[in-house]
Amino acid sequence: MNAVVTQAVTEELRQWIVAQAQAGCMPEDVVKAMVASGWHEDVAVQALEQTLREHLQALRAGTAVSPAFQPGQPEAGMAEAATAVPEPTLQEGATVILADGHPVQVLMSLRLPRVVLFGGLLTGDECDALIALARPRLARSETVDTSTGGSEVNTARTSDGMFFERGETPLIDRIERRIAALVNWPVERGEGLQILRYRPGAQYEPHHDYFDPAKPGTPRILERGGQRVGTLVMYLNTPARGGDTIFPDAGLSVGPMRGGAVFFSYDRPHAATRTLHGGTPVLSGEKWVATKWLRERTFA
Ligand code: PD2
Ligand code: ZN
Repeated sequence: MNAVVTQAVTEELRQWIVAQAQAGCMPEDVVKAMVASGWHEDVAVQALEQTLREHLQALRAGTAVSPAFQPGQPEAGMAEAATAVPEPTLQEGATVILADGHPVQVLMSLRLPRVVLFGGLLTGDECDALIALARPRLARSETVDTSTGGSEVNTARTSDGMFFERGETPLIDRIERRIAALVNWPVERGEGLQILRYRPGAQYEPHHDYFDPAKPGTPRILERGGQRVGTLVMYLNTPARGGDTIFPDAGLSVGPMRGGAVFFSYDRPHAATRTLHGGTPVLSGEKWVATKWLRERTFA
């Protein structure tokens, strides 16, 4: 007997489908992402075909609205389900972005998941200074517990960590301004920098950085600045072996290199953003990272 499928195709989903098509995603990949998010395959295929057919008709009639984020107008599209996200200004053919006067190399970029790899974001001296400031304050890492809204020691992350206050020292303030310029996102929408140290064997199991809307503690967390919409993981040293940052949905593995960073954004708190990511075990030496999480609104 055939099951009766009653999944409603929302305007939000239609906009997301159009955005994927505009980003050059293959239709089968869009369907795959929808199925992974819980859509019935038949519904996904039908929604894709109908949405793109209607969008093409609207384009011909000159009435189509682009859901794409407009850099420089971070509030654009806020009424739509896909929220504005931080995004570096990648000028065509340019391999360097001048961020608050500091040249940052763009080494790789990917559309879905949105991932950009940077080189030389931090100088060697800045990396060493962050490690020296953080080392005496390290504690076994805690993560925000979305079942309660509090924090707990997380066995999925076997590193030690600490948080700086935003703008805590002139060095941190300078780095935060550089990040804000790099990804076009105000300093005030960033959480304080988190420093993590992984010892041999330590890892960070794959997870999403956004807060799961289905968890009871999430509304309380969102009161302070809304959802996370982007992450920048900066590598403060080059581990002797291991400690890659991986994106399993993209088959992507980023090797940690001192001063480099991996940026990724997610326009909704959903696995369809394909931003599942983790840190593989450190095999020898230590791994130190600084993470900047970016929120929808001012994080006060
Ligand atoms: O240290 C990493 O590679 C890593 C991996 C996954 C860091 C984070 N997540 C994070 O800080 O969110
Ligand atoms: Zn993470």
